[in-house]
Amino acid sequence: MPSLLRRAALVLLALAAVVPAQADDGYRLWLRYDPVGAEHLATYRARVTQVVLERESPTLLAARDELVRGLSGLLDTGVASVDRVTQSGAVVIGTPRSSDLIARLGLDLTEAGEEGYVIRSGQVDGHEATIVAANTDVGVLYGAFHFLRLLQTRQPIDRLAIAEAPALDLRVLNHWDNLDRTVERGYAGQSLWDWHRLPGLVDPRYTDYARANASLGINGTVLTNVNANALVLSTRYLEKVEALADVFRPYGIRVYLTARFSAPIEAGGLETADPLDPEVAAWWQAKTDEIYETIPDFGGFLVKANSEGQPGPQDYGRTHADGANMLADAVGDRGVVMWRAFVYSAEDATDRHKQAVNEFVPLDGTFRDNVLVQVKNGAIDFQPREPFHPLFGTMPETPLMMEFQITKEYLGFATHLAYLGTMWEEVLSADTYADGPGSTVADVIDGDLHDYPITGMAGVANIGSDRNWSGSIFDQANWYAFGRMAWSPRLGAEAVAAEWVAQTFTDDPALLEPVVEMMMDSRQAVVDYMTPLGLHHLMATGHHYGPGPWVGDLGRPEWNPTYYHNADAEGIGFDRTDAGSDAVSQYHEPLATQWNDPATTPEAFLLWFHHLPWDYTVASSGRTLWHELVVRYSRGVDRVEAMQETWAGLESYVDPERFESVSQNLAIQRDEAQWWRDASLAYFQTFADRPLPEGYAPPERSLAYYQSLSFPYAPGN
Ligand code: BDP
Repeated sequence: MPSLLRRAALVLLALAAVVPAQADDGYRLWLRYDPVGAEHLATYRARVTQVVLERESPTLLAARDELVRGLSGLLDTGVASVDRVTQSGAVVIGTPRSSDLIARLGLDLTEAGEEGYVIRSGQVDGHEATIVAANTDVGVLYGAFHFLRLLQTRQPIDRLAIAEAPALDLRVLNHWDNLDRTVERGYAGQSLWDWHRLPGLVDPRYTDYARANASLGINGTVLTNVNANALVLSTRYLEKVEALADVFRPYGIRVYLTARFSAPIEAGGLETADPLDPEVAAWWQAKTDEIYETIPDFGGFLVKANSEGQPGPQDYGRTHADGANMLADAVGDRGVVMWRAFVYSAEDATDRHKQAVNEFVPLDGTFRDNVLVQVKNGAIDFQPREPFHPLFGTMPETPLMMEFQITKEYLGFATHLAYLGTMWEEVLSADTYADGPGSTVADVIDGDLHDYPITGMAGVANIGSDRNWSGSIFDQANWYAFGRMAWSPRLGAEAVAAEWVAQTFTDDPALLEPVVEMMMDSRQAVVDYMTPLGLHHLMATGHHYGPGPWVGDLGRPEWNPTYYHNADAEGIGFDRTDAGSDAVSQYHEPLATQWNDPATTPEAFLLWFHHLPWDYTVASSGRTLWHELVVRYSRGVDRVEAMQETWAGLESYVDPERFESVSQNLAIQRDEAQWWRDASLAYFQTFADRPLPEGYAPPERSLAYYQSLSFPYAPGN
């Protein structure tokens, strides 16, 4: 080698030694497929040499291609794609119908059901093989992703006997995406859907979106905002929707649209949208038929009606059931209607917490079979912490599906590191006592408790045009966790975090353990520095960026943070006991009684249910309420500093680009946590009229300063 070249090579080698890994923009999400380390290579290579697919379909091809791509990357060698077993290490995929090999094996596929799969180690035609079998093509695809996940997380693959099926039928993303590509509560750039250039331009990114979702078992996507625009139902837009549906179909993903209830007027030229008017029903019937002609596997409609100013059946004196059933009849057995329970009326002075139960429980049992009522995890609005929604467990005759918010509208947008798996686990494992102890929210939504004929979970997406999809690397974990928990609501947040870290960064315990710990702690940090002890909805108005507990002059009482914290000279908190709004009575016993009394209310929900004096003694610490608030707010800031420290120690395990972006976000989060603490304490101190306890620094700036801040261009609004 000429000496110049040799020197250049040496320089490159030296560089490779100090730079831990290549720069990485996060585009590949958790489907990175980088080579496994030397310690696994030999054993994996012996078990995997070829992918065997006998008969093709678009979905089976997607499964095969993913396996070839993933395994070739992970094993750092070309893995062949063949149509019969020719050597040891075959990965045989298919259904008994598409594969004679699998048919001959006579596997018991009962457990796999419609969408699940079986993964077995065994012999095929005298060769060592792994069999990925299912009753349906999409089951095979999910099984292929499961197999890849085993290698990505460095699990043994030599004696596999796996059978899995999803616990819920509908596992859907809700995109709050507008047709102009803005995204309501979106912090990851523009909408992925380039409506203007569709259907002519079909971005390859749509396929990667579908792959990522299929890898988690997500099987539906609502493309449009719940604050809906009737234009998407026009023939011209349906052609655009069709183009997306064609991309998603092989990946088992059905498209859904939001239905603006007044569309018959706006798009159909009718004078009314009254659901009991035959002309209105006929308009929806014709429109729905047109949709199914264009998109034969269209999933159905998601509807926000009579909520926050959206039109709905109540505009005509009809009920939610009247509205939902009219649409459900139009859809028929071709799909479903997901009717949202996030309702609170602009005219009703009742505690907003209570309105959904008041409106929906009387309608239990009156909805068509293909209607699901979609309920947010809590009764207010995706707060950093809420008790579970009292509807769960009170509508035995109506399938209730869960609505989680993946995008972090109230938890620091995409800049704050907050892993939501813990929040979702907390809600899903909460006991509703609907049928005695042990009636968890998960038991409600998976149909176990009330025998629902159809089940589901929706997640308000955090996906946009940003190169890293979710606005930050750690927000990818929330998309991941949503999908995994929709498949299996009892997986547990920690296990899911560990899976994600192993695939996204490394399975090296030196990184995996501290990062999982940091993630598990991260959402509580946000609760502490924003809304400790059950406080809620204190975010600044409109965009919800930063603290605004002082806001009290908005048109409707329940738009104001002051409505929720009720701070005065006496104390702070929302009285939802029987002496107050009595929202506690919407929960089953013993919760109604327990939560009616501060002494038996979990501290996490103390000020959610009670208005308590500043000198109230907080049981766990013996401190006064004021003192405890200061401690919690301060602890939140400390926790972010601890996360920064953890992350700073991991530089050598992460590529520079992702390391740096996480570091910078954590620095922003640190400053914003301090801002939240200082602004909140400065404000509440004006009521508590007490000094900060010794050892706690006073707010950095004056209350007037915090109140003067304004952010007209905060994203997502
Ligand atoms: C609130 C959001 C608002 C949504 C609404 C909803 O602030 O943008 O339209 O919920 O879920 O969280 O309908």
